[in-house]
Amino acid sequence: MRFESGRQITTSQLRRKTLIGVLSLLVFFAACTMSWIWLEHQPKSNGALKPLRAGLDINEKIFSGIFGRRLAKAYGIKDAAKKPKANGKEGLRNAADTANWKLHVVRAPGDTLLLTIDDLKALPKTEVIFDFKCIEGWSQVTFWGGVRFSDFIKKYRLTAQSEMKYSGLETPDKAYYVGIDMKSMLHPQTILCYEMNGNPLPLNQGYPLRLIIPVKYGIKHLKKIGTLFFANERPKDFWYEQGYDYYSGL
Ligand SMILES: Nc1nc2c(c(=O)[nH]1)N[C@H]1C(S)=C(S)[C@@H](COP(=O)(O)O)O[C@H]1N2
Ligand SMILES: [Mo]
Repeated sequence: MRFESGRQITTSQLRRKTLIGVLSLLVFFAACTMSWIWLEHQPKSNGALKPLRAGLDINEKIFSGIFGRRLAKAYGIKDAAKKPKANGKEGLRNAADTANWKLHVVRAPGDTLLLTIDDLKALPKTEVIFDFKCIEGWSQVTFWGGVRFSDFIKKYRLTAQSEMKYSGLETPDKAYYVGIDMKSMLHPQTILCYEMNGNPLPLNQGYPLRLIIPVKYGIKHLKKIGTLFFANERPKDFWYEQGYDYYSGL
């Protein structure tokens, strides 16, 4: 047999090379299969297999560093959906807690501030138009209004609390809950939102108050905020418990 280089190899050399090639492939497939079996037998950590959960946690470290301060792509009001689709009803069913709604801000254990929607409307309004992305794969450009979380922190003198690592949010009935890193909460486009398309929020979109946080996937935009608190440990999180990424950044 002759190659372009002019070097010759014999039939027995060729056989040996073929055999090595086939054996390497077999070893490779065996390794893949064994890794897969190993992975399947790993314990779970918050709904995800432990090694995969470790991967998600490393992603969080990298992405929070690189993308933490970026602004979401800008859109105009005319780009926004007139009737945005509503998705996810956990924690929205109880009508009584809508009628008696107050925002509970836990400043410290046993020290809770109660606010009405008018208290929040008295603060400067910030409008956000962005491409809202659900982890299920759909997205829509939507238009929201409310008070920037960082403005709210300053006005209510919660600076010390905002130096903690996380904020936790819960619906009044505690059926839906999220935990969010403070850096994302203090992002200039994160708002405590009381308006959609210039009108009060519809009931199924979190009336009277929801979170809009464009640096995160939809799962973190908690509708109908009942309680807001601060913590140095990760607050519990509804979808994290089902195996999703805690950070869920975009
Ligand atoms: N209280 C509450 N908030 C929620 C949910 C939910 O089930 N309950 N679902 C989340 C998910 S998965 C998405 S994609 C968005 C959808 O927001 P929208 O209904 O305004 O489209 O709300 C988020 N906030
Ligand atoms: Mo979602």
